[in-house]
Amino acid sequence: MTTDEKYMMRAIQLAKNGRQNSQPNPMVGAVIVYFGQRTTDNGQRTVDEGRIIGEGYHVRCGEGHAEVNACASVRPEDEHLLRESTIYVSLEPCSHYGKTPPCADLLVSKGFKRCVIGCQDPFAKVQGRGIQRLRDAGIEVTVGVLEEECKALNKRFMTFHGEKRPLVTLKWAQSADGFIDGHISTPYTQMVCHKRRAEHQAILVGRHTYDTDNPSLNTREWYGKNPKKYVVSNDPSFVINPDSVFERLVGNVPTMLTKLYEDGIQTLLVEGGSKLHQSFIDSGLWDECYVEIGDDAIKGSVSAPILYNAKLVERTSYMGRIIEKYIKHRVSN
Ligand code: AOF
Ligand code: ZN
Repeated sequence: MTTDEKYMMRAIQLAKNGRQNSQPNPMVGAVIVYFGQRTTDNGQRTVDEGRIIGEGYHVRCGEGHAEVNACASVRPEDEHLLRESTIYVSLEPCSHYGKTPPCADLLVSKGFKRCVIGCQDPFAKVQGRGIQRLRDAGIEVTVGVLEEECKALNKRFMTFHGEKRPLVTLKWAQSADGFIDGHISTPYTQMVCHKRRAEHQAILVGRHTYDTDNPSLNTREWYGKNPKKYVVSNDPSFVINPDSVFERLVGNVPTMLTKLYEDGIQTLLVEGGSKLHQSFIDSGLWDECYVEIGDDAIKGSVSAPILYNAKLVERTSYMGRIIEKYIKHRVSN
């Protein structure tokens, strides 16, 4: 591992502290490292391994960005070292006035020698302008250190801004013989499901699930916000129960996702039923899928969706009950 990778890894580790509160902003971490120069006994100049003199991450949407927090953490007696220091940021420093002023300007004013960036910010108001501003000011900029890891960290943010749709997660529970119409989850896996709901901005069900299960789709077994609820139906006679807090979606998968994008939804959890899941799988517009496999055969009447172009990445046991995690298999031509 190179020195740059080592400090970028620390930036990623810091960024993850923002998982719960940074949404809909990305998780970002920053590390400030002073590389002192020394003259050895035989007169050679060497550069130190580096000493971390500041760290920060984006804690909460609306508040200071990672770079601001990292700069604020530098001790006054170390301030003069910034001109010999490198700042490692997992995402390109911003160049726009949002809820806070541009981080690129802050880095220029602090006089950093070098800036190492994990990946470019896909947000339309930034998209390389932060990098350009740093370079224009004479800061040495390196982009793309641990790039894949930095992109994966903010998969939802990257998908939302890059593909103009929410990150789509499918989730269902099926019996040992492959049916979904029965009570399958255990109290433990139900809690896991509610935790997953709390991590999503919106949740979507089909008309049939809405009518037959009257689902609450809340997070009562976990803490955190309830996701916004959507139901899809193209039937003109369908009327939403005025007491329910669902919003209706119409159209096919691409049109629904465009509407959700316009609503600012970055993460969508699809909770069924089978037909709705199948339409997402068939359209190829999904990212992650969790399948709980029950212990018993139930000889039900609604078959589980058929998942394909999928790669199994995890099999987790919750007190003996298995939940499989798949991601969409990216076919490269
Ligand atoms: C950074 N460092 O730590 C984060 C960045 O509304 P604002 O002002 O908070 O700006 C949000 C946008 O700033 C967000 O969409 C993304 O492009 C960038 N996030 N940038 O330099 C950070 N969180
Ligand atoms: Zn910023």
